[in-house]
Amino acid sequence: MGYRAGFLGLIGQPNAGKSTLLNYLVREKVSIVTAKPQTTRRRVMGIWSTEAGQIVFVDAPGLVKADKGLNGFLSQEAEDVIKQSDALLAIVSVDEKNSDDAEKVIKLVSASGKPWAGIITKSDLEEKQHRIMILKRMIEDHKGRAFQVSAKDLDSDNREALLIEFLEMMPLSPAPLYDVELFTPHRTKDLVAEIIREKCFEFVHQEIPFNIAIRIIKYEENAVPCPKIYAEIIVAKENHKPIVIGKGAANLKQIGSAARKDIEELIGQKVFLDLIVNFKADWFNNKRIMQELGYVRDNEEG
Ligand SMILES: Nc1nc2c(ncn2[C@@H]2O[C@H](COP(=O)(O)OP(=O)(O)OP(=O)(O)O)[C@@H](O)[C@H]2O)c(=O)[nH]1
Ligand SMILES: [Mg+2]
Repeated sequence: MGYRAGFLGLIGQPNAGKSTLLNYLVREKVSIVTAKPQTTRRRVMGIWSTEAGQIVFVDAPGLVKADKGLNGFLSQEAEDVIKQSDALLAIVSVDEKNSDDAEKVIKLVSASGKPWAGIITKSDLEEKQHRIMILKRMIEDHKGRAFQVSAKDLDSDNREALLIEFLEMMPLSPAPLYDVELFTPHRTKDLVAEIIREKCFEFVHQEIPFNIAIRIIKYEENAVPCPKIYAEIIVAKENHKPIVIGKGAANLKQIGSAARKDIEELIGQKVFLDLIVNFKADWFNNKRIMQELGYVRDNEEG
């Protein structure tokens, strides 16, 4: 058997469990996860390497219909992942409210003409067991192979069996695509910004986190006695600022301490984290800010 390597795109509705699946497969927290739909904004890559090959999983934002602003970017990102991947996984969750939504994903992925499989997520949800068969049939009706997973299942045999199946879907390749020691190609700075954004979802409620962006202002990697990170939480409405900060800055402190804990786990050492909150009116309509935040596609830059 020859060496295989390629990009495997994760496509699904918002909240289907794509990012959770990515983290589960590569056994690292690469992509942020929250209970709210539309968490992932940019494609996030996680790498699994073995002697037989390498899979670069590409977690995409959930499918949304929009052509402008931040949602326009999300929808193009997902489209790009479909186009640029070597093979695709249609991610459908047993707790999807509308079964048409699952079918849309399966149709979209199977129409790509690329090797694909259907993944039924959240299979641990007791009250949704009947959905597994329905989704399995839907996938098989479109000539795909169906697999079920639960991120709560820590049995590494199941995980490895899935990885071996997925590797078979990758093209033959003379060499790995990335250094086999890496679990993600993303810069630490970008992962840190995402961790802070995840904590904003956790500690700030209603629609506010959807309009939050994070910018790393300064990352002093070699500071003594520990790295120093200065980050900005950007809100889009003036009245969101006091909400994010909270009374006596209590909320901001919670965000900061939860984020610091995860960042320390990521880089394996203590860090100093300084957070400030700034208001930038409807930043998602500002081309320059969108570009700085990386919410612009490569071919649109400049
Ligand atoms: N019970 C259970 N919950 C899960 C499982 N996988 C994901 N979830 C939960 O589903 C929610 C959404 O998970 P995400 O991984 O953020 O979903 P996503 O598809 O990446 O969502 P977007 O980035 O918004 O498109 C979170 O609350 C997860 O904890 C699973 O296997 N079992
Ligand atoms: Mg996600």
